[in-house]
Amino acid sequence: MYRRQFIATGLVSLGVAGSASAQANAFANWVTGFRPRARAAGISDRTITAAFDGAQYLPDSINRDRNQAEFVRPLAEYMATAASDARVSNGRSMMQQYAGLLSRVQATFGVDANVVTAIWGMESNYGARRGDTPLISTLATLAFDGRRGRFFEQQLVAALGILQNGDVAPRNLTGSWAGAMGHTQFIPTSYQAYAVDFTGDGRRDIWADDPSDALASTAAYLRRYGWQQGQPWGVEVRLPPGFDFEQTGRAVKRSPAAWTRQGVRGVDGQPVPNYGEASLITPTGAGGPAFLVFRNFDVIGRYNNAEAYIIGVGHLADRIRGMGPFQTAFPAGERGLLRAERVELQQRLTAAGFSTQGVDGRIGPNSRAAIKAYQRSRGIVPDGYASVSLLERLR
Ligand SMILES: [Ca+2]
Repeated sequence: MYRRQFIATGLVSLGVAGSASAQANAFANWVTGFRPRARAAGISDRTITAAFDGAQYLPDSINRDRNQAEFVRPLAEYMATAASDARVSNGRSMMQQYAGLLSRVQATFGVDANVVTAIWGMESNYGARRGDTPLISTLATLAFDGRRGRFFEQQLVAALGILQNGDVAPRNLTGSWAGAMGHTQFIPTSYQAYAVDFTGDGRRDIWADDPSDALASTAAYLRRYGWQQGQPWGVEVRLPPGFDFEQTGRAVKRSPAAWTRQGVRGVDGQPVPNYGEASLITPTGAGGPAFLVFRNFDVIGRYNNAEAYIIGVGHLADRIRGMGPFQTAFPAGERGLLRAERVELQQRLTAAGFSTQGVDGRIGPNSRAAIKAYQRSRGIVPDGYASVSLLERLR
């Protein structure tokens, strides 16, 4: 339920046989030490023994976990994948193929069917990439590795609970290299809290070819966090000339009528209807699309709070429902700054006489004020956005 790559992982042997067997021994010792902790959490010896039968140390999961270099993909590129023509048309096909199931899910949980479908498309390409790595091996390896050991041990205990409950046979308990499972990539603790048995066979099976339980579980999750059926995630808007970008950001919430008084309009030129309180976001500053986003935006964010992900899900859902692309495209190549670049931006602004009140790599109110002051002095629209081109200009 957080960003991850969907790459099928195989067993990768370590290059040096000696160190591989040493690692395997250390892993086996870790499992022995883990047993009493699992028992204390209510997992039976029988479950543990069955679950770890054939479990292996999977160095590939550790390699992937450690090599997630900080990488910021341009939003234009991200959106081109998130709501590609193929994914939109596959989503429409899925809406037809599973029309009965999706309308029952929507009626039961009050969550729009096209949004559930969009999450399905984003998370596993409509079930095509559910992850086929043995889950117990993956989670035990990552817990043993220790970099995020506490988190993964929690996930491992939750996974053992799934087996103990009989929801899935051990051989079918698979997931991604990071332990996300099934059609909509639940992590085990989220599964334990939110998964539902929609087929009525007594098992919450989010791994099966049949997506019923997985899609119902996703809807149950969104409902739990306050989904409002029929409310959009957001709508694209146009800003008036001279708009004060200080009002942007998810922390500022106003009624659509208040935004209308500020001159904000839908892309059709009409006032945005009253869907409830809204924030105005401009993900790439003045040089890109602007959106009024509603409470459902934050609800999708409970799945994955990256702004790009939320917009990706929302936009894919809109496209599946028949809406067109955004009227203003995200600027090609425009991406957020890496941490080192944010630090450099703060240093350069301060050196140029626009103090950011400290250099911490975080673009907060002081940094935005410094960026705006610099932009005004150079005749640029003062949107306070920390862009690559701004940094390049300062260099
Ligand atoms: Ca079921």
